[in-house]
Amino acid sequence: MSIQTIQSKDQLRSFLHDTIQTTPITDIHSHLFTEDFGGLLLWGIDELLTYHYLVAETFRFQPELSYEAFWAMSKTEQADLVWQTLFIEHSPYSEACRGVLTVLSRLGLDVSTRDLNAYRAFFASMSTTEYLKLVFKLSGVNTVCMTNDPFVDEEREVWETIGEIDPRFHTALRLDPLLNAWDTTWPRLKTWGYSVEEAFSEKTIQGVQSFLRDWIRRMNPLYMAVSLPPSFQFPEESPRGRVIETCILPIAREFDIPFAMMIGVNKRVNPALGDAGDSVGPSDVRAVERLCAQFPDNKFLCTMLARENQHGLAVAARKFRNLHVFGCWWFLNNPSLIEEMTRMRFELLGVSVTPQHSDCRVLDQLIYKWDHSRAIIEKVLFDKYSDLMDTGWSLQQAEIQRDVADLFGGSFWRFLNRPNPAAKA
Ligand code: HDL
Ligand code: ZN
Repeated sequence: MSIQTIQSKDQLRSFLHDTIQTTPITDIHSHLFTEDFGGLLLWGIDELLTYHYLVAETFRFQPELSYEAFWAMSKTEQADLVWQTLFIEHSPYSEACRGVLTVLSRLGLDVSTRDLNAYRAFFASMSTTEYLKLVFKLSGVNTVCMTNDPFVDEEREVWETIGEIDPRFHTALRLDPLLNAWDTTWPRLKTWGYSVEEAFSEKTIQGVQSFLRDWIRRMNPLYMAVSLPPSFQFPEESPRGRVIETCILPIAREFDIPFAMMIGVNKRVNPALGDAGDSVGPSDVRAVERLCAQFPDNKFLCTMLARENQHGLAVAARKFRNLHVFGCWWFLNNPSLIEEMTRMRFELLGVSVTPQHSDCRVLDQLIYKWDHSRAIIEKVLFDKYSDLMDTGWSLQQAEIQRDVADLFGGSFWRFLNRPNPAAKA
């Protein structure tokens, strides 16, 4: 047997752990930004504590606090309230709370002191440049894909002057207003000089395609993306159905980039909570299957928000090689559900899946979201490899390294038909 062969379960456990810990990660969906985007890049303890997941959790313990009063507070006052409510007055074992403590601990801060101002002093001592370098080092993430939305004025302005993109980041062209709010979006396209009208005339189709081409040439995105409601259907006689069929998919083929559908968001079920006010609903996997079947020359990335959709989506990916499933998204990004989904996906899809993305909104979160997910992916992979060893399969170290590299971005880059920037030169 070659020295490469894994000889025992103990050796498997330690070799797999080292491989998981040292394999660079491509984080295929986040809301992070390069330094060029200024205040859009969020980082530090007060941003961590006012993450919308924690805002929602705080209000559950504050029945007398009006939403208006909270939103009128300063960022520091909001963070103080979240800290006091979720960390001091109650044990912080929810996943979003635990994540804050993982970050502080991995930064070498003493979590046992519970001294929020001491933590603030640490962050105040860092520059954005220094902290970006530290977080990428501690998180083991090699590259992060942003969410770039030309309909956000603050972001659009940066694109008018930005030069080279920080090589640690890639772009994704996000199109929710175009697909989900046509009635208020087509006038904006018109003011930007695109010859569109409300009706889906040939002129409008050409105008929207021209808009997409301009932003793809400007951003060089890895994919075009949209979040969609549980009611999403395809085909559908609606502005969204028409834009997808006549604009998104032809342009995606022209530039050979996937269309990423993130399905299952009920927007603003509680509008007073802002970004924390969105909820989840079961969606129709058949819409995804119809798109994959009708457009075999298009590539589709897909993640769904409802737990009850995960099995159907994994089965759909078995039917369509132009469908790549990714991530444990948002309300699914919790240890119990990550493990359930990862086991199911590994059993149905093997390595042809991207099990996780971070969805980070705050830079520091890269540290905890990947620490926590690596541990679960390692646990599931250990069981899968153990099953193989029990049959007498001779497991090679290089094969474990290959598989982990695939799960941490390699399968995604291959699906994109682009070189993996993390691949060893
Ligand atoms: O639409 C999306 O990309 C979602 O990820 C939302 O940004 C959501 O608010 C979120 O942050 N989820 O983690
Ligand atoms: Zn997101």
